[in-house]
Amino acid sequence: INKQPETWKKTYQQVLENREEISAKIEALQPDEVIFTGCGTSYYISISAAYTFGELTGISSKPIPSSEIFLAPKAVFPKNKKVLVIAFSRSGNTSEVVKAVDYVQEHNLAECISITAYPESDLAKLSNYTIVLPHVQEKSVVMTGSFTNLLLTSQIIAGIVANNEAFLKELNQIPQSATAIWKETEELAKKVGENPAYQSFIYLGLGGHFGLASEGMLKMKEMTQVSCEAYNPLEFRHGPISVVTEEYMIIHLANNTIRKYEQDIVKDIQDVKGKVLTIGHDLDGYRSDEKLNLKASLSDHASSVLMLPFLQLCAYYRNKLLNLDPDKPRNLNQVVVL
Ligand code: F1P
Repeated sequence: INKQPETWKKTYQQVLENREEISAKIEALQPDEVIFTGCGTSYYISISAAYTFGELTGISSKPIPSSEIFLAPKAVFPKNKKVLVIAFSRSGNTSEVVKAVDYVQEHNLAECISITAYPESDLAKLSNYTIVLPHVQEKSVVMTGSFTNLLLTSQIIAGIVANNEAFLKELNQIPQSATAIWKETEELAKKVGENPAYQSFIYLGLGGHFGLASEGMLKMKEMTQVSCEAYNPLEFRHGPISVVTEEYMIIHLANNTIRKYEQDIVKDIQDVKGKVLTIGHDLDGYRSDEKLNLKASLSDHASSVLMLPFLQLCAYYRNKLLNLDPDKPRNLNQVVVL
């Protein structure tokens, strides 16, 4: 978890060195739609990546779990449209993502670009173009640095395709912005993760932040084997809020574009005695119980990666409280095969 800022610098440099090649590949294809796919953590990358790519480039984009690509292709692929599939997988050997890309190639449904940590993986071999990040290979079953680096790669690709120099510059600032707040990030993660008064965690994020909220939820589940949930913050009011008691900690990933709505939701949760921790920047208007101010004034999309270390560390400290091994979740292997 702690080595992430260094790996982000490497990823940024490596992907931008291939800017022309990446740009030429996608321009040659002129996709009408881009489908982002993966499983588990890598599916959650897809949710965030699809929003950023769609909003920056104006190209229709959607996230799909890899299994649905070969189990429900009619529902997934639009008719008579040029589709690009961008697949994420740390291992490159998770069976559904490999099957998905194989299916797409066999049925001539789309071109495939993959992003993985392993050059010899099946996914790398099957794809039309692969970005390999060997420096994000991990020993742990639980994905942490690989999540943020694969996500960052997707964001750089969005910046390249959109020709958005300002966004690419913002992404370049992420390592130093994270380092500047690392100490307070870790202290707050420890304070919250180790506090036994919080018995349940719920994660809220809208749009691309829903992918991040889902990943926060998954880290907590994998590292602590405790059940937790993730919602779009406005959806949370339509039923799920009824579970909240004073034992609930709601971790809310702020989205600047809908500030007013989210400030009201914080109040709604506190009115039913839940506690709220908000992560974002310029948080003065939020009356949350705890706040992690990202300080860097980056756009919502560019600050996504910065939100992850807190979520990962919070799960890690809860894991320590429960005296478990954070690297070896129950019932889970590094590569899941069907
Ligand atoms: C995906 C995944 C992870 C999970 C665990 C097992 O792996 O399901 O989400 O945390 O590590 O693998 P990959 O396709 O990205 O290698």
